[in-house]
Amino acid sequence: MYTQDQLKAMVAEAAKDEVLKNMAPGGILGVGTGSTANLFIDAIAPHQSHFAGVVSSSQASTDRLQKHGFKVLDSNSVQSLPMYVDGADEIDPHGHMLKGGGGALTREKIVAHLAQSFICICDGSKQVDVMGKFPLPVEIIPMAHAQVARELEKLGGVVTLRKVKGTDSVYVTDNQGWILDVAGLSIKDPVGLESQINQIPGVVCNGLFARRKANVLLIGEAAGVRRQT
Ligand code: ABF
Repeated sequence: MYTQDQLKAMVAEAAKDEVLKNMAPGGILGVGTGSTANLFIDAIAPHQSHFAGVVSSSQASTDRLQKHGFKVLDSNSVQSLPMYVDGADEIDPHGHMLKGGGGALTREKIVAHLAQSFICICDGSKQVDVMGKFPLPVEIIPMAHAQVARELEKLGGVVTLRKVKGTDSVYVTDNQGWILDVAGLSIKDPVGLESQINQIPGVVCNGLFARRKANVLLIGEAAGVRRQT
């Protein structure tokens, strides 16, 4: 039986192979955020001459990439990325994802939008039939937090302003936004809900990646890594 960390390491390794095989040398790679993405960064580090550079979805990943010696490019300098590799908090049978537990959802969505192919890497525990058990993160403009929270409650969720773990300080994103976590949703129409939440004034971005879903899933399971397209 593999531990969750071993499953994450297995998918990170499989993602490295997927990228090296399918991405021509000299391209720019999009790199995500989180513990699985961290393992992926470590796995591609010895192969960095394959890439002209990378675009990162968070300051945390940028720091890790730069520590390894990667050239991290501003996303504004890039018109398109052949591939983006990132984790997820939940993924449904259609490849719709719920992301943002790590707080980087807005930049993740920006980099995903630049990418021709999104490779989602996760362990099997992230697969669900219906998303929503994991609270849905919504990045907001701080001055609108009470107002946005009221609107999100109307959708049937229980809304919590994210704090820095173990403290009473509000969690601030890389974009100086705040995050509302919405628990208790049963997300049967992820495409519709993604658009609906984005219409609330004060919302920067929500953690549903349904309009731009994963192209390839690499899922770590007891039997090995399963590749799904
Ligand atoms: C990012 O990292 C997020 O969108 C998601 O919140 C998280 C997954 O974390 P982990 O790989 O640590 O399980 O991809």
